[in-house]
Amino acid sequence: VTATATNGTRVDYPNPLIPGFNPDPSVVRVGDDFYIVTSTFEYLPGIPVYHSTDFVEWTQIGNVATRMEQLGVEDVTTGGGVWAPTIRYRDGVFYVIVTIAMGRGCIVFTATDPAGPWSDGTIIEGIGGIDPDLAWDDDGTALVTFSGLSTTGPDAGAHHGVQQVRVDLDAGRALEEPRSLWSGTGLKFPEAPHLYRRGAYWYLMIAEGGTERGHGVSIARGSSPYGPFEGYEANPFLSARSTSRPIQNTGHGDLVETPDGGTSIVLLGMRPRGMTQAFSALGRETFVTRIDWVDDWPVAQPVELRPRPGVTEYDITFHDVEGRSLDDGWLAIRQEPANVAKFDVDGRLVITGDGSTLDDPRPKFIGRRQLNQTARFSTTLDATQGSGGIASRYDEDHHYELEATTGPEMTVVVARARLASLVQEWSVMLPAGPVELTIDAVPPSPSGGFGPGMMTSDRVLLQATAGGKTLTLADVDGRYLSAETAASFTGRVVGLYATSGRVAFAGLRYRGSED
Ligand code: 6LW
Repeated sequence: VTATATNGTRVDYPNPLIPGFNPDPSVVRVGDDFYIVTSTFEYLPGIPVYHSTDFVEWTQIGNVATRMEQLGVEDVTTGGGVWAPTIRYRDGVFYVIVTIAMGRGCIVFTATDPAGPWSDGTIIEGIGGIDPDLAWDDDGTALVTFSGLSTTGPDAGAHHGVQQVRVDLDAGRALEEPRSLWSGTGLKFPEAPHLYRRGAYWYLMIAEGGTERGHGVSIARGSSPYGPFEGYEANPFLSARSTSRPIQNTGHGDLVETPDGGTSIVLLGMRPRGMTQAFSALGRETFVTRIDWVDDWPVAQPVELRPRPGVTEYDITFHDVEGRSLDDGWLAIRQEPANVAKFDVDGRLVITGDGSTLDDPRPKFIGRRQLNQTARFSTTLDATQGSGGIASRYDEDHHYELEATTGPEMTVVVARARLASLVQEWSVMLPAGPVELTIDAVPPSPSGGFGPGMMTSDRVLLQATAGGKTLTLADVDGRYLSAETAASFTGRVVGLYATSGRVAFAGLRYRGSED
């Protein structure tokens, strides 16, 4: 993949554009800089900010919400919390508007540097719904356009279509009752609205069909941001529904003028593996595809798979981490990573267990997004003063882990698979001393014919190494840690945890690739 656009040639950017758990992307261009933000639900820090200048290489430069007070997600339900941020820029200020679903509601954060710090956030009263967009009309009045889905109260689940209000951003209140706008072609869940001005038209673009296989993008236009809007006859003009394309669930997009001089849409999609029933280990990722304008209507190219070639690798040795602080890529659940893990005097990362386990809403766990379909995570730990290990997690009900406890004579390693109310454990005794634990997600076994091996996303190998010997404790079906099975909006997050005592980790190694 190359970013060089010659003579107006459109560039095919990599796909996934931002791999791993990165749904609901929103993008803004400021000069030659591009910024994308995505949803984080019950995880903290919230709302990663990715930056690029060529639209090919993306680097996480920070997170919008690094402090619990900004979000208040400590008690949010699984899959609730931070839904669908929109990022915009005006007069030197970056704005991120977002819903804390089943929580604080609609909030606007501001920053002059998108790397942060971001403001504490202003709650906008009078917006009952999700997926807020922020735009300004020709007079400079702020408009919030949102999806009128109730997530709390007696009418939870009721949908009132796409709505809009004029708002006073500083005062944090709507200036009128929500007005109903064009709401798509009648597919379920009209959501993710974004409002744009292009040429003579104002465009209202939305997602509809739900975030699963029926997902799509529709658009309408008019001469005013207040409507009325006329729907495009090709709606939904982008969808992978009922196709066998490798990238499914495509929808929830945001438009941007790319460095090649054209328009693109960044959007969420999934990469399910398996025939007929297929499962997406990584959850909803960020993709991109090009848009051509024909008669001032958008024509979208199918979202094609164009993974970056080669291997993605990193080796975090905590001892060598600059400033002894965790980087922006670490996530914790309903708490800040700094509450979970601390550096000791020897530069190891220590997690102190409090009796909670990965089944609990606030486990002592910190992790990172799994970035590739084939991915191996490993850590070396000292479990002489506690019990802990490595885990691959979707939510409280869906996780695979390896947990070590070292006594004077030996180390006991337990591999565990938790799938809804079912738990299975495998254990082994190894020589006492440091132990290396590995979670290795490998492609599904090729099976001759139409067998169960063709119906899954991957195999997850749970392995322990001590005294120079590696044992595979369990070889488990990856489909149970997928977006389809966990019914979660998130994706696989893999990391370190402790259940009791002090567990000291030397590092985290990752090696991933696309098969
Ligand atoms: C997002 C909404 C959606 O706010 O999922 O199914 C929500 N639809 O657009 C969370 O990503």
